[in-house]
Amino acid sequence: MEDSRIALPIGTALDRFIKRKQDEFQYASGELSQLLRDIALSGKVVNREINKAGLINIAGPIGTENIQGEEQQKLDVLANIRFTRALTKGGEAAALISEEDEDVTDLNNNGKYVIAIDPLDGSSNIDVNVSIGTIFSVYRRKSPIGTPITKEDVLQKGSEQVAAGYLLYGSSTMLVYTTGHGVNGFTFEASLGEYFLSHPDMCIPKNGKMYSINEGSYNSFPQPVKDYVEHCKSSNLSGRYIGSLVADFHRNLLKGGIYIYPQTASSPNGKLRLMYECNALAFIAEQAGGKASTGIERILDIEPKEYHQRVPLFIGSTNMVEKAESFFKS
Ligand code: P6P
Repeated sequence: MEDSRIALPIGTALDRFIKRKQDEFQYASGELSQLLRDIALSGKVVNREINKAGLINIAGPIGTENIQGEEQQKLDVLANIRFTRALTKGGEAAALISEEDEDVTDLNNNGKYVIAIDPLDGSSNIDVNVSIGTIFSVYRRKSPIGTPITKEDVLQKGSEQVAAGYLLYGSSTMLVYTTGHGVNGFTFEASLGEYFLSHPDMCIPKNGKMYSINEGSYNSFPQPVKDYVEHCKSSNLSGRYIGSLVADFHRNLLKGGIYIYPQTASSPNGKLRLMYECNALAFIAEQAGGKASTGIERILDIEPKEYHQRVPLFIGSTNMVEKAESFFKS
């Protein structure tokens, strides 16, 4: 097994990168490769469908709602099918929880891993051609291989993740992931059908000049959040809120910044889901030197109680998250 501490050059193909790094993955070799290959492949297919959405009428709502009571877009459903199918064929995943499905989807009792996924976050932006994303977490099952998946296999703390990442379908399509040894970003080259290392060893600046929050809900923010927003304004920070979590998070990861989705009147526990949005991005943020909390509690320490549990999210540059947290303490 080759030395995983070798810094691989920009332009390294994803498959080669995973193979060269796989001895950093604490379990048997080859498993992570297959899981990430399955997810990367699905990302290629979803990317293709997003790029032609306007032409073949697969954008827009389909007239149904997901478990969250949110209107499902055609591509939400397509993406969910693609990821489920790829993970089923790959054979490494025992089960899957998804924003689009109320219950756990059993895939393969002999699989060693459980996947939590938001197949297409920010999908309401599809019709207006704004970047959207896929967010995923990988956990190792706790129950014996070959037995049915249990609730304990699925409801694991974020600190138990063995891998996490996101796909960003933007001006370019990127895959950003971590296995607990730093964060690396890959850019998809459609003409070659392959992802190539473009952002090795990603580190989030300790400070940034942008804050992302929907100030339309300002009046219903808890007072500490209002105080932090006023602090941002008096510090001459710029407000940047795309309305697409992965896009806002990715910009803040590269340039520094903070994204906040707090408790609001319409979302008393926050809007974002712990299991397939917050945990994955919190793992990435911390691996990149940043921070993620509810304003009070570290995201990765939260004991999940249900599959679609919502939590407030403060995530990004460490100094900015800590400044926001300080308003909760005072
Ligand atoms: P609001 C998209 O629905 C999403 O989950 C995130 O991608 C985004 O940041 C947020 O919700 C936008 O929510 O309430 O500000 O429109």
